[in-house]
Amino acid sequence: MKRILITGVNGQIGSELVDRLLQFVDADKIVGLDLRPAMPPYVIAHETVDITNKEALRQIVEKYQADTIFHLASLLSAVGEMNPDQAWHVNMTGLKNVLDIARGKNIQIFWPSSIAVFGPNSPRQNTPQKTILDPNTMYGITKRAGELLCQYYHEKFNVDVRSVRYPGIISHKTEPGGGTTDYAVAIYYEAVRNRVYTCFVAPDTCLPMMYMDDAVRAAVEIMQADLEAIKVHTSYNLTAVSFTAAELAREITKHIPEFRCNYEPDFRQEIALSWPQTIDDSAARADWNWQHKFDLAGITTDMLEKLDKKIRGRN
Ligand code: NAD
Ligand code: AKB
Repeated sequence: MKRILITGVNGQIGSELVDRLLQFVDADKIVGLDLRPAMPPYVIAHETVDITNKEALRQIVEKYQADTIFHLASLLSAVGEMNPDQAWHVNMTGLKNVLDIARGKNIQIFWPSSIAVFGPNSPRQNTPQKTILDPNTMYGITKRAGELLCQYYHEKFNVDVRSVRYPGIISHKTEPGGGTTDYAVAIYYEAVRNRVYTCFVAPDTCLPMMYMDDAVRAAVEIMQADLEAIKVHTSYNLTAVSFTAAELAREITKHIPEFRCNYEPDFRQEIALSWPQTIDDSAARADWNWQHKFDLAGITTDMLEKLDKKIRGRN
């Protein structure tokens, strides 16, 4: 990890991965790429490029001599359902471009898959690493196909690509970009801003979630693990905590007693119901020592403290 390219750097995960990497890599060794221009603070180099443009991407990899790519540029589940052609194009062409450019070049890749690889026929409790994978969203289909593509490039071309199936990620720095789990972030913003939130999934909807600190640490730790330790070359199940929307609202009322959550499920409800409620991530824990640190209480305390500062400017 000497020269790092982060695609989708402006996004929810990319913007925080930069902060994590800056703890042990100099700023001039990291470059961000996104369809959108750089966002402040302008700490690292930035290239405004479409990931589906292979030649432009190749030039950037060569210009910065990247030996590590965190490939995060993607369309997420809800946005993907609204524009399935674009989701296929960005998610599949983007990933294949990254894999093709890494071929024969000793470039290590991190690419996140998602709980969206599971579908209505996958077991929803303690979902195993290996099970039925029949996603019924375009986003999930691109993640499933992407996992197989990563395994193929590893087996046929020896590309060192590593992957985790992230659950919903909760964070306070950059708002999420159009996923089904976005309610688990929006609820905190609205609790701080207005003391009321209208949730787009039903109160008993339960999904696996993870705090951003754990998510970016997982990305770095799987990349730093010995190659021999990595035994899953599709994507590792990964989780921290699972809770219902009502349990999340209840946790917030421990800090903000007047907070109220209403429920008006929309098309994202059906997507949520096709995903697991709890995940078995024992392979990640055994192979590269994955351990989460934040539970729901820890996430809630930190989110409310950080958002209070961000929104209300309180110290
Ligand atoms: P995000 O939507 O917040 O950010 C994606 C970024 O990609 C955006 O900044 C967007 O401008 C950029 N982008 C989109 N199309 C592009 C293109 N054609 N060329 C270049 N850049 C483009 O997403 P995120 O939440 O940061 O997710 C990053 C990765 O993690 C994705 O692969 C996503 O599927 C995966 N993931 C995220 C979550 C989550 O809860 N955030 C959960 C599971 C998996
Ligand atoms: C989404 O909801 O689309 C993402 C994910 C779980 O992949 N947060």
